[in-house]
Amino acid sequence: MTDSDLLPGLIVKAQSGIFDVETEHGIIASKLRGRLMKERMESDAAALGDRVQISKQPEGLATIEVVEERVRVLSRKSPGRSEIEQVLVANPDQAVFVFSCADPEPNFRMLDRLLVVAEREEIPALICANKIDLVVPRTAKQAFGIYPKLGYPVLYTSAKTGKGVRSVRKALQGKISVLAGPSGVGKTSLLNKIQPGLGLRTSEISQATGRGRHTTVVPELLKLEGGGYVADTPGLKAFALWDIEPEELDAYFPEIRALVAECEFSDCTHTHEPGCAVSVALENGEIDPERYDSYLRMRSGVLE
Ligand SMILES: Nc1nc2c(ncn2[C@@H]2O[C@H](COP(=O)(O)OP(=O)(O)O)[C@@H](O)[C@H]2O)c(=O)[nH]1
Ligand SMILES: [Mg+2]
Ligand SMILES: [Zn+2]
Repeated sequence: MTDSDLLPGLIVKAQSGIFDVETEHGIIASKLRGRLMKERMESDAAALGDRVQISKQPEGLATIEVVEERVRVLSRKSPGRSEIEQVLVANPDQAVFVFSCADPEPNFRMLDRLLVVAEREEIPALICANKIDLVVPRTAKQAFGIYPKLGYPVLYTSAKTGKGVRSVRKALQGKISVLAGPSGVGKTSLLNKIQPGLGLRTSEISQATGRGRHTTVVPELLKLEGGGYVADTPGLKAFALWDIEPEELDAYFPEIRALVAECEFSDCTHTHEPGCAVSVALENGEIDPERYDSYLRMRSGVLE
């Protein structure tokens, strides 16, 4: 086989060993060359978002011959097999965390946990504050307003009235985005507003099985008309901080990261130590008490 027989593509769907690879000749169902499976035992050998090279076979499925090096991954430990990394999405350009301003009330503890995961994986994060139509906009902007200062842009949207939907569409354009957030915040509605039919699949499946939303959805990269993909990642909402050591956390809170060098003790836990720059910043309002609360909870291993 020569290199010219290889066709480059992107894995847009992965289900029980069969990968849908998007190529210039459309989507081609492929399976992984056995040799590749052995090479990456500690991690998924191929996953959603992987760039691959495939070879078509005379009949049946094509073969994935090469999996390109990953730039970054969004992963978690496989349930029950903690030594194995389960890749949710390879090479995402950004994460979009969707919360609602009301109904349900925004869960900032969960948002902060997701932001920590994004920091750890070095995935730029964007926040979408949906259902802005249900609240006085000023109230929502007070609640979510701390995040842009930390480097996380916030888009205020309503999938109901269409407000802000254009800016979300623009933010997604040309990129591979991972969408995550609690259920009921309007993720499916937003996707459908961005592009009719985009979020449809999710609800169809959950209706068909009669089970809770997202439980049976196959992870998939949904293609955007304007270029780019949105990854549906079931289970991301239940994301656990499986391997973050308490000491590591400092680096994943931008406002704390900026101050640790100024603490008197290099092993400062920012809880009770004298000469703690974080405590000073907390007192004079430079660090948000809610964010500090999230930090303390994560430090002590509370993942609720
Ligand atoms: N008022 C209002 N309701 C919304 C909005 N977006 C979604 N909803 C409603 O919230 C409920 C949950 O929406 P859904 O898209 O299924 O949320 P998901 O679980 O995050 O995918 C549905 O009843 C939607 O009609 C919004 O912007 N404003
Ligand atoms: Mg949904
Ligand atoms: Zn300190």
